[in-house]
Amino acid sequence: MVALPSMKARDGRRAGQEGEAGLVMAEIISARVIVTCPDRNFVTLRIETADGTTGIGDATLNGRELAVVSYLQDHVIPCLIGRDAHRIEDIWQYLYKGAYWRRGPVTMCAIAAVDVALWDIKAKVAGLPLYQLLGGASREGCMVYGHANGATIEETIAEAVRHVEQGYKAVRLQAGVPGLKSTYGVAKPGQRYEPADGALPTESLWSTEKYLRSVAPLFEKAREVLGWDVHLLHDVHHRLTPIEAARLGVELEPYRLFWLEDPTPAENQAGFRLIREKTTTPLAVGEIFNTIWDAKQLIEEQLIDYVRATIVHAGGITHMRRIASFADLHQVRTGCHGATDLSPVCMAAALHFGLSVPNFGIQELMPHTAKTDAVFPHAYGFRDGMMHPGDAPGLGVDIDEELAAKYEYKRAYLPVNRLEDGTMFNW
Ligand code: KDG
Ligand code: MG
Repeated sequence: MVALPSMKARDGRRAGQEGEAGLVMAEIISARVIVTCPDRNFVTLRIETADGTTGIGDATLNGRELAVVSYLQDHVIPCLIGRDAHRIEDIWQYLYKGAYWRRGPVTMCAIAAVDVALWDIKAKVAGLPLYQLLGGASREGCMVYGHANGATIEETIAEAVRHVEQGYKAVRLQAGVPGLKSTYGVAKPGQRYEPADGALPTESLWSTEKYLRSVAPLFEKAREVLGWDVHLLHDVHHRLTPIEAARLGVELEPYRLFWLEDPTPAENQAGFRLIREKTTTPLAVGEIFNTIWDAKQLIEEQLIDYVRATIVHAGGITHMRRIASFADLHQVRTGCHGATDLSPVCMAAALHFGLSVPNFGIQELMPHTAKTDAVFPHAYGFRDGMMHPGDAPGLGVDIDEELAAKYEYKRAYLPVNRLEDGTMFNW
């Protein structure tokens, strides 16, 4: 009869020794948080086990970074020391249920960082790229969409053409709105788009009517110039009411979008019923979701087509797999958030996840700067409109701590939005 491993390690502590059945345990001996700002802020957790294996996880919450740092340092790390790094599910449940205060962006970011670091360790110990532990590759690569933006329709389409020439199969289009000084998704002249642009929130003005008049002409022109072989996407960034979103969805139907993103704020999931009844334009929602509960009704009632939650904000690989499995039952596919505030560690994790789940849809790609890429050396790469996580053991991404130490944290907030009469609005 096969001997069972020692029950001494049942609470996850006192691990680190060989179990009686020969199962190797990996005692967590240290965990530390690294904050760096190579052109923008990133928070990374590194966990180390007794045999010197280390794993990393992204813990970046744009504009609220230090809250997660404190949550990890003051409340999570002390609970991790001595636990068996291989018990990923148990540690996830321990941190989620054990806090008593469940969910929320800060908590779920911290849990995600631990979870991803533990998967990184497990895959390194196995000597395999993480996606192999998640069931192996379900496809050759993950189709990504790039961002084309400009002050005018012409500038945006020129950018889209540039993306298509680089091999992108899918492009998101955002153009300036005539009559508004600035809007979401459009870079300032001569700069890359980076929304966290002030040490205190910058303020912009918003007009739904001006915006609504500007979107259909952008996509009409885009189809004229780009044709029909490229997927086109658009992000409303939570700025419409359900009935306004329905109107936009109907107006965009002739241009066959891949998706219309965040058409209305999603706290009230039932609000999507109205949009869904009126339009066949596919909908994507969820970049600010933290758990499966934020998307339950949207998925169950098939009110959306793509769920955009991603690894760092929604509890790591462990919880994202749960969301994807639930979504798969309802023909909802994944479309992970991938803006620059999701670090290369999150991108690597998202690619292992995307390569393996059956219902992958698309992955957002907003390339990081050269400085960020140097701090986070990685095995993932882009070719022919697809990304692949690479075949290095683990996540295939690291953090160069010496280089990271050169870039000190700089407070940077996302902007706020007001209506033209001064009323606070959604950004
Ligand atoms: O931190 C906020 C950004 O990541 C978000 O505004 C980007 O909406 C976004 C997107 O679709 O990439
Ligand atoms: Mg978005």
